[in-house]
Amino acid sequence: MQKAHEYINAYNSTKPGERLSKDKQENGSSDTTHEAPLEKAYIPSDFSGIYGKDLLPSSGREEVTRGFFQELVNLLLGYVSQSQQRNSKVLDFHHPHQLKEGLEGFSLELPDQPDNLEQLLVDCRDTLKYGVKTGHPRFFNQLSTGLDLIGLAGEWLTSTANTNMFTYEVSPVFVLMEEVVLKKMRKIVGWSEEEGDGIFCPGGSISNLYGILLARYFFYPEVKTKGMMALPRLAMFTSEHSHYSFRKSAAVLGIGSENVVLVKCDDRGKMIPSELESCIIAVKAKGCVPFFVNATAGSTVYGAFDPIHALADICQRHKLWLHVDAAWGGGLLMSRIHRAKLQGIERAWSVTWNPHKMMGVPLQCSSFLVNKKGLLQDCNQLHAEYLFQSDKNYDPSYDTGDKTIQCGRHVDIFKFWLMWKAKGSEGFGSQINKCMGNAEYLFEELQRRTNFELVLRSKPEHSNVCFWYLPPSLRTLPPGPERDRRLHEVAPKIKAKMMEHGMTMIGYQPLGSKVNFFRCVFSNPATQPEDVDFLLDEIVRLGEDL
Ligand code: ABU
Repeated sequence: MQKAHEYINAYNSTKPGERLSKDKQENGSSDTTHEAPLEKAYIPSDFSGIYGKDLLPSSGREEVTRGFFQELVNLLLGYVSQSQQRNSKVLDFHHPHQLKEGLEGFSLELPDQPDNLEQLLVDCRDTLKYGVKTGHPRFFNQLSTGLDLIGLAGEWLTSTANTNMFTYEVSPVFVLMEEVVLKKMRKIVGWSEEEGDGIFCPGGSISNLYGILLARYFFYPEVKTKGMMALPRLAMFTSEHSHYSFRKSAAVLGIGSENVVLVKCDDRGKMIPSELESCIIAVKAKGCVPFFVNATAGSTVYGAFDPIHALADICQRHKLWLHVDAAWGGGLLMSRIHRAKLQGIERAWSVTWNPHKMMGVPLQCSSFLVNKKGLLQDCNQLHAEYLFQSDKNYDPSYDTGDKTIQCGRHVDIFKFWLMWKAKGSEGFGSQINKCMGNAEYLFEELQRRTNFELVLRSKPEHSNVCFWYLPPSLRTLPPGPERDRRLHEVAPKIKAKMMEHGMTMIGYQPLGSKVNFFRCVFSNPATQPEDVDFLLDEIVRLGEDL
């Protein structure tokens, strides 16, 4: 068997791209127009006689292991650099049946006998190839975008450490990092640093669920042992533009999605405070017991901010728990220019804030913050004795696992902590200001260009910009149901062509009475105004024959 240095020599002397070009011919891939070749960065060597069992911990396999990882790192770095090249595709779209059937050299099916490392490297490459480059500056499809390299380094370290957040004994450094970061986030929200608590969760929906769970426990601690039978019929309130996770959580928690009152919003998507108060009064009159209000700070589609102070006044009057879902808007707290949009958040009892969205931390990284110390623990703890022994050789309050509804918990903190070290709070602020600048640029371009219509006429509050494109056949149609019917079909048709072509990606949706429109969001600091121009030009190009 060859030694690692022989692989490396082989890898240096092998003609770059040999194996991959061959694969490409065999694949019959049509993807040759724009793609900057991965193989330039990824110079293959031959791992076809080597298997996973030949790596560490098999003895004397340090060099082989290093050689394999070197190959993998080259491949990943090739992907990273390709993700930043504007002439490379954002995606190489295949339908599910095509991927399931398998493409030459790439099969999702699992073998009985081990595949060699050469095949595994090709599998790694192809997994990235047929995926979506969410770090590409022209990917506008999701709230979480970008490819932060310090974050990526952090994620690699996290996987290398392969530990669990539930106890200090297995995650001493990560548990303390989480404490430091959560304390800092609470301070930024405007709470006292010492008071309160928090936890990193698997996504914003779960963070919102924690808000409802704690609110219910705060008012009705007996729910933990007696269940919903012991409680009156509860009601909770959130805006009609808020995230669907509130209804989902109500279903999961046995409150019932019908007991979530969706409060009316104004035409910018902000909850109307007087409507909230009317809903609370109406629900009480029906014999239900209101207990929880969510204020959205950065709604998913419009990026709207509810008026938190006005909602907090109402909650105070009716003695209700105020949660702020700042999953998307929380990042703006890092910007001196934009943090005023969350005024009043300091009056919330709990907050959801997802650093994996506007702050660009690699997925996933979602926090739940609460301003009451001890409540998370009281609500969730069950003292599993095999894990949370009270007679440990350290302060067991650092065993954060019993505060959660999970047992095992992924380490989401390290990449975030490392990015904060690398950027400082100021760096996050500048990054966010840049994304907001791109949104303003798009807003201005949409006003300037003909054949685009803004969904909201006012300047965007967050980085969401929503708009319609009017293709030639619709331009002369008078407003009315026929025009609406045809306009509804435009965004899906353009998006379908866009995905086939693969050079950019944007989302669309209907909302209330509004037919399908595009939603562009900016959270990737690599995006420049030229990418915004590209997106609009591409929509015009793909829509010109509609
Ligand atoms: N609420 C989860 C993120 C949704 C989005 O990226 O559009």
